Amino acid sequence: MSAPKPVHPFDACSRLVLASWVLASGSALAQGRPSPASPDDPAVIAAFVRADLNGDGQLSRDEVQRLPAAAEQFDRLDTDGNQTLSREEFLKGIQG
Ligand SMILES: [Ca+2]
Ligand SMILES: [Ca+2]
Repeated sequence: MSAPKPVHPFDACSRLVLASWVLASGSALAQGRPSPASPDDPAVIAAFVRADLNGDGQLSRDEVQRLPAAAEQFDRLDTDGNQTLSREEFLKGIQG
């Protein structure tokens, strides 16, 4: 009678952690939830690009509605007052 061969717990576990991390970050972004964001975070850039429907590198007031957290603060984020958010304004704004 032989005992079942042990699986490699570390391998299985780390793969699970990685999968859940990817899923969690993806779904948080999809829901547009305000969360602590870093300007270096590729997810932040991705959110900007996704909201920029016409791809001109600026978020208009309409486009920014897709990012409620930014929409609420549009006037504060639009530091040059041209009624659009550049990527720089957006990234600067989410830092706090
Ligand atoms: Ca745009
Ligand atoms: Ca602006």
